[in-house]
Amino acid sequence: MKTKILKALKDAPGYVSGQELCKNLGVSRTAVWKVIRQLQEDGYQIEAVRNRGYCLLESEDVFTGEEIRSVLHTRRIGQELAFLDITDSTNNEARRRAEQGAPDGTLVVALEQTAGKGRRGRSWVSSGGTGIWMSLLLRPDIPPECASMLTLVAAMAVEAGIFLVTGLKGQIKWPNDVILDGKKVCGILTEMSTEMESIHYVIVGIGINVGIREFPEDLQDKATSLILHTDKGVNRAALTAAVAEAWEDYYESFLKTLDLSLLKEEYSKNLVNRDREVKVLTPGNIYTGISRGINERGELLVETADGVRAVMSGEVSVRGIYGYV
Ligand code: BT5
Repeated sequence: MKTKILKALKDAPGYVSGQELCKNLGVSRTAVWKVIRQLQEDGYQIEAVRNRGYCLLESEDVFTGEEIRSVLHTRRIGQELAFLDITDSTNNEARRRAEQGAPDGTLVVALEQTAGKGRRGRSWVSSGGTGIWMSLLLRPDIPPECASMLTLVAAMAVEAGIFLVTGLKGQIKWPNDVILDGKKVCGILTEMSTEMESIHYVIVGIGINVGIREFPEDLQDKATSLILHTDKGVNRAALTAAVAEAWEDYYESFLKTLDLSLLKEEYSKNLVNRDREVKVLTPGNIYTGISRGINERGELLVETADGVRAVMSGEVSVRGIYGYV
C-alpha cells in the first residue's frame, strides 16, 4: 500500500484527496493517514491540507525500497527487492536469499555494509548513507566460464546509469571499475555458485560511491565519489533504477550471443586506458604494452613487442604507467 500511495502522490499534478486514495485502495482514512506519516518519516515532504488532501513536495534524496520501486521500470531486476538498513555485505545477503530460493532478478540494496567485500579478500569501504551498495541475483542458463563477462556488462550499466542521472561521463577500467577523473567511483564483484558444469546462481555486486567526501588515507589518491564532481545532489533511488534498467538492456545483448560481441565496441570506447601504455601484473610476470580494447570474451587486448596478448581477468591487475589508472 505504501508503494501505491507514493505512486499516486507522484503521478498527481497537485493534491490527491484522502477520500480518493481510500476509494481507490479500498482502505480506511486512518490507514491512509498512517502510511502518509510513515512516508514523512522516510524523508518525504508531504503537505496535508484540509479539504484538499495530500501533496508531495520536491524531495531531495529519499533512499528507500518504496522510492526505488516507484521509479523502477524493469522487466525483472528488482521486481523482488530487499532494502536493508544494514547488512554485512549485500553479496552475502543475496547469497543467503539465493540459497532460500529467491528468484532470478532479485535485487538487494543496503544503506550500510559492515563487511563490504572487494575481490580476492579485499575490503570495500561502504559506510552508512554514502553510497549505493547493491547486488543482483541472477540464475542464467549459461556455462560457468561465461560468468566473468557479467562484470563487464555491469560496468557498462553503471557508466550509463551515472551519465543518465548526473550527466557525469565516467570511464571503465578493465575489468571491474568505473572511473571519474582518474579515480575509482565504483567497483564490481561477481561471485557464483556452480553445480557440476552449470551455474546455480550468480551474484553481481555493485558499489557506487555517492556522498563520501573523505576517504581513508590509503584510498585518497585512487577513490572518489559522485558528490565530489557535481554541485547538484545525486538521487540514489533514481541512480539505482537507472543502473538496473541499463543492466537489463546490456544483459539482453549479452544473452543473445553469450559473449560480448554486441557490446565490445561500446565497452572499448569507454575504456580509460584505450591506446595508452599499461602495465600488466600477473603473479609471476610484469610486462607493458598498449591497451587496445577488449575482444568478445571480455579479455583485454594488449599490444606488446611480441604481438597482441589477450589478458584474462582473474589473477591479473592492469595499471597505467603513472599510477592507478
Ligand atoms: C572491487 O574490488 O572493486 C569490488 C567492490 C564491490 C563492492 C560491492 S558493494 C555491494 C556488493 N557487496 C559487497 O560486499 N561487495 C559488492 P577490488 O577491485 O578488489 O577493489 C578493492 C580495492 O578498492 C580495495 O582494496 C581498496 O583499495 C579500494 N577500495 C575500497 N573501498 C573503496 C571505495 N569505497 N571506493 C573506491 N575504492 C575502494
